Amino acid sequence: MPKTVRRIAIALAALALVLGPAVPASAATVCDKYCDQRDPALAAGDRTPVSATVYSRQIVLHISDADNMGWASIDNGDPTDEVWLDRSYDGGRSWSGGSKLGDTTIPDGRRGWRTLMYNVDDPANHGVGALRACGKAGNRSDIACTQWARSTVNAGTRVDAAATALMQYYNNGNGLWNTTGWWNSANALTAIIDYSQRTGSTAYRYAIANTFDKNKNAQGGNFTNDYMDDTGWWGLAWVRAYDLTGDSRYLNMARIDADYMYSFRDGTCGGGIWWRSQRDYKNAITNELFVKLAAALHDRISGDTNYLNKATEIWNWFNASGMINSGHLINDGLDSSCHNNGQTTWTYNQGVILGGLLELNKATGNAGYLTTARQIADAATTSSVIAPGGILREPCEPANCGGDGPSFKGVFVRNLGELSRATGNPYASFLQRQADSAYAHDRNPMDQYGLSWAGPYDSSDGARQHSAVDLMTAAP
Ligand code: 7K2
Repeated sequence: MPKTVRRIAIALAALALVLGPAVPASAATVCDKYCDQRDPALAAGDRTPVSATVYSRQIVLHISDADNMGWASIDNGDPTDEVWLDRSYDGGRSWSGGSKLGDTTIPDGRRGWRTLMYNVDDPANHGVGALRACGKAGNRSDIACTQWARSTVNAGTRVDAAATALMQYYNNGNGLWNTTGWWNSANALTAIIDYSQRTGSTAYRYAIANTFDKNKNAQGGNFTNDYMDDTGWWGLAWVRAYDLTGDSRYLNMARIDADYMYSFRDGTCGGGIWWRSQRDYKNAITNELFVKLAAALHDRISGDTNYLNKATEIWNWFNASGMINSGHLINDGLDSSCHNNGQTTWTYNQGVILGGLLELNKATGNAGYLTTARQIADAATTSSVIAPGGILREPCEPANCGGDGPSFKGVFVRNLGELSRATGNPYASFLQRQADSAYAHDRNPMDQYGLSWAGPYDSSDGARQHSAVDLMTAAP
C-alpha cells in the first residue's frame, strides 16, 4: 500500500472508531438472541430463500433460522461491487428498520463478499421483521434487491407464517392494521385471536389488549360508529377476546356493541336492523352479524333471556325477509319495497349466518338451525358464482374488490370452519382445498397472500392477509 493511501486508511479507521459503525440513524441496533453485526461464520444455518441478479452478479439473502438473523452476499462480481441488507418492520412497505445495513464492497482480489448478520425480528418492540439483500455492480447505478423474506421463527408452519405476515402490518402505536380499514381491523384481530386459540400460539396475544386500549375511545366510542355492521364486527372480535382470555371487560364491550346495533332496529320492512345510522338500507350482513353477536352473548351470559330473544327475533325476521333466495344463497339486502334486491351474493353474506345459526343451536338445542346452516353452506360451497371450479372467488375479483371485498372470503371460511367442526367436519375437504390452492398459487416468499385463492398472486394488504389467516386456521 502506498504511504499516502495507508495514512488515509489509518485516519479513516480512527474516525470510524470515534463515530462508531456507519449505521444509518434510523437503524437502531437490534438485539434478540444476539445483537446485530454478528459474523456469518458463526451462523447456525444458511437457508437462501430469495436471490436476484444485476449484471451477472448473484445477490443472495441468507437466513439462519435458529439465530433469527440474516445476511446478504454477492458473487460473480468484481472489487468495489456493493452488497447490503434492508430491514422492514411493516411487511416490506418501508425499510425504516434499517436501510443499507452492513453495507460493504468486494475487496481487492475477490469475486464475492458478504455483509455481517442482522436480526430479523425486534422482539423488545414487537417488531415483526423481514430482510432483503441488495447490491450493485461497481459504479453502475442499477440496484438489484431480492424479494423480502424472513426466518421461520413464528413462521414454521403455513398457519404460523400467515399469522406472522399479518402481524407485520400491525401498528403497535394505534392498535390497528396498516393498509386496511377500521372494520377490516376488527376482522384481522378476530383472525389473530382464532389463530391463537386454535394453535395455542401466544406470540401475538399482546395485540388484543393493545387494540382494545388504544381504540375504545376511537370512532364513536366503544367500537361503535355510524355503521352497524362495523359495530358488529368489533362486537364479535370482543366475544372472541373474551373466549381466549376470560377477561370480562371484553364481554361487556360486546354487549355495548350489540345494544347499540339493536337501537337501530325498527319496523320498516317488518323489522330488522338498519345498515347505518342514516337508516337508508336494510341489508344481510348487518342482521347476520347481530344474530351471531346476540346469540353468542346469550351463550356466554348465564341466565340471559334478553339477547336470545333479540337474536331469535332478528333471525326470524331475516329468514322471512326474502334475502335468502330460492337457491339458498343470500343476496345483499332489501330494496325500497322490502323485497330481495337481487344484489351480489358476496361470500361473507353466506358466512356470518352460519356462525349465527350455530350459536342459536347451542342456545336452544334446536337442530333446525343446523339444517338451515348446512343448506346455505352446501349452496355456497358448490356455487358456480362464488366457488367456480371448487375454489372460492369473490364476484369482484380480480380487479374491483376495493378495500372491503378482500376481507369477505376470510369471514366466510372462518364461519364455515365453525360450522364444520361442530357438525362432524363435512366441509373439511372443501377448506383444505382452498388452503392448498392459496398456498400453492396465491403467495409470495414472505407468506403474504393475494386476493384470488386460485391465483395468481396480485398484491398484499391486511384484508387479503387476514383472509388467508382465517383460511389456514379453519383448514384442519
Ligand atoms: O352495502 C354494504 C353491504 O350491504 C355490502 O355487502 C358491502 C359490499 O358494502 C356495504 S358494507 C361494507 C362496508 C363496511 N362498513 C363500512 C362501510 O363503509 C363499507 O361500505 O361491499
